[in-house]
Amino acid sequence: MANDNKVLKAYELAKETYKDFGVDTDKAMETLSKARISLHCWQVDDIKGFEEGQAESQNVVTGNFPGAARNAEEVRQDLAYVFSLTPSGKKINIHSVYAEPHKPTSREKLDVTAFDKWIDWAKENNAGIDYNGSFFAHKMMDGTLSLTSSKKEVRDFWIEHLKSTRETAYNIGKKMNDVCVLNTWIPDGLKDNPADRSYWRELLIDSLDKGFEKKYDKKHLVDALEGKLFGIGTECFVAGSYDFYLAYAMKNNLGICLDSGHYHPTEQISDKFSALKFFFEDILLHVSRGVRWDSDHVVIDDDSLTSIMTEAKRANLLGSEHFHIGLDYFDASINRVYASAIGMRAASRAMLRAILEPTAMIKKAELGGDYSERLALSEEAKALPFNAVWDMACLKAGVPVGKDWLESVRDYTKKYIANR
Ligand code: RNT
Ligand code: ZN
Repeated sequence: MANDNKVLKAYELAKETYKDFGVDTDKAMETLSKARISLHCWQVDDIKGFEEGQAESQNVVTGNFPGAARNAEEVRQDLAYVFSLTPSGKKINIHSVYAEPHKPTSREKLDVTAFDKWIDWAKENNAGIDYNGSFFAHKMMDGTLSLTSSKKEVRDFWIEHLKSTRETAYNIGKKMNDVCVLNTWIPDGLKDNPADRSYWRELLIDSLDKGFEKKYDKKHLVDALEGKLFGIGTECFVAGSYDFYLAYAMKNNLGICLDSGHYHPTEQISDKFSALKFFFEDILLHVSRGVRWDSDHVVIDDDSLTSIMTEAKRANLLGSEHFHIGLDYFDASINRVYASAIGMRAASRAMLRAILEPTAMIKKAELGGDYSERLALSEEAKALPFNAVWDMACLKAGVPVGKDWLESVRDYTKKYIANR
């Protein structure tokens, strides 16, 4: 077990070191405790949710590690446990397929009452709620098409779904006295080269226009649109590409969602914030890890995550109420609770490291035209004792320090997961 005294001692030394760089570590920990990371509920059950009789999903999850959560209680139990390992602020990100309607209700007709249990649970866990319509795993999917289908009845069904998810998200936001971010992602696209890309995109525009017609108070509902480069089964054409949604969202005063796995392999979403922030009121991130492609691997503390958090900090977006950070990945090949906790802790830790960066000093060097100094300082910054502050932040938040969480998660696994 970590020794509290050791943590305190290391923290005091780190505090002095950071002071030399003009950084206040106490303030940094406070910022971390308020900045919220939205934990996606779907890692712990492979995006199955609770709906009866689902069709094949357009989200491909690989792996068959035992112990997936099998029902609402197990999903919420696992998620609450992951929260207990995270020192930053929290939200839970849920999908329509995780609804628990009081009487059987078809997906496009769900309303906020289907989320009563989630709302109570989130309040108990001091977390906010974000929401997503589920445009997949349903008999009304036209293959990989929903809002973009050439069949009017298919489009109408999914337009209904879009409308009701917005109403639901707004009501969740109201009940939570908070903002609920509704992300709309659809898998729509084609496996092979379309003859008329414009035809499909025109259908999508028409569906979106209908779905987003109603305006809501952004105090409780922020809409975001998530584009994608390609998917499995939609390799040659995705109707809702990044350009498409960037333009559509801009024109219609909606937010934009950037998923770190949805771009060309060397294209980094971190380079986009400082451009988009001037034009978009709200930006949502789906922090993921694409290995060679959009593979949705568990988020780890790598260069990509570091630059996401650092660029957000440098653009003064970290902690802003209009910059929303969520996780999005699904790995069924390892213990799913470890997977959720590893990503949540990595994101939280990288965020703290970014908050602690001596940005003011580095920016000063740049503004003074001294690029050598800028580079040298950036390098020094990397070696600052941020982990001592991270341990202290965990201690203060009542979260296991250092590798203590491993003992905890082993116990949790034995007690709650091993017999599933
Ligand atoms: C899929 C998108 C989308 C989903 C979730 C489940 O490519 O990233 O965000 O992962 O909605
Ligand atoms: Zn995503």
